[in-house]
Amino acid sequence: MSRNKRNVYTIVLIGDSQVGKTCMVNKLCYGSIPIDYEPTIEDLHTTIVLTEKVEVIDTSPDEMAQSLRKSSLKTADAVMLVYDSQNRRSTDNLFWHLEEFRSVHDWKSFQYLPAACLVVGVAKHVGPVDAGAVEDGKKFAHLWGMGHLNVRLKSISVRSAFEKCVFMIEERRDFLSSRQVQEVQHGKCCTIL
Ligand SMILES: Nc1nc2c(ncn2[C@@H]2O[C@H](COP(=O)(O)OP(=O)(O)O)[C@@H](O)[C@H]2O)c(=O)[nH]1
Ligand SMILES: [Mg+2]
Repeated sequence: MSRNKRNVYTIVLIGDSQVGKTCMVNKLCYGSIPIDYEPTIEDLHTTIVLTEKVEVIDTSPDEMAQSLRKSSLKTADAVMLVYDSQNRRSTDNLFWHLEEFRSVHDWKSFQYLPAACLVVGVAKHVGPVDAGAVEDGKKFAHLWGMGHLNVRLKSISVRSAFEKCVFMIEERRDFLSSRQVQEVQHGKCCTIL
């Protein structure tokens, strides 16, 4: 895979409240998790992932934050759809979150995904995950051609989700640029004929 550099990659986290978005972002950027839960409005953090400079945008699912969220989704290179892998009900709204993301773009088909998309199941507490929740999360990701990953909030696996996003951004970029080359070649061929 060629690593075509760009100045900064933008990763936007969306999902229900209290699924662990802010904890993930804090763990990645500052190495620790906030002691108390505080609802997010919208926060932007800058950090390095796999030698790449990354802007991480932590959103709120609240109605009041909708315009902020939508404008962030427009600029996203990658979107993380986050659910709680220990609470099956947290997968109920994945489609709603995806629909909102789709609504800010002219998304014609899977091949034209407007950004790299990763569904992330977060285990916030020690103990087993809910197998049903993980199954739902995986099925949802598969249905929409997205990646899926499980992480544990209090482990280094959180970073791996962001690393996977960076890989996916670069893969998608490679795919789009090779398709563009093919289209140009095809166009030339048609002109000659
Ligand atoms: N702040 C905080 N929340 C924790 C911790 N461990 C588990 N949680 C749970 O994680 C949830 C809050 O996560 P947060 O990342 O703020 O959710 P967000 O709304 O998706 O951003 C709450 O349900 C907490 O009970 C911890 O060490 N700190
Ligand atoms: Mg939050």
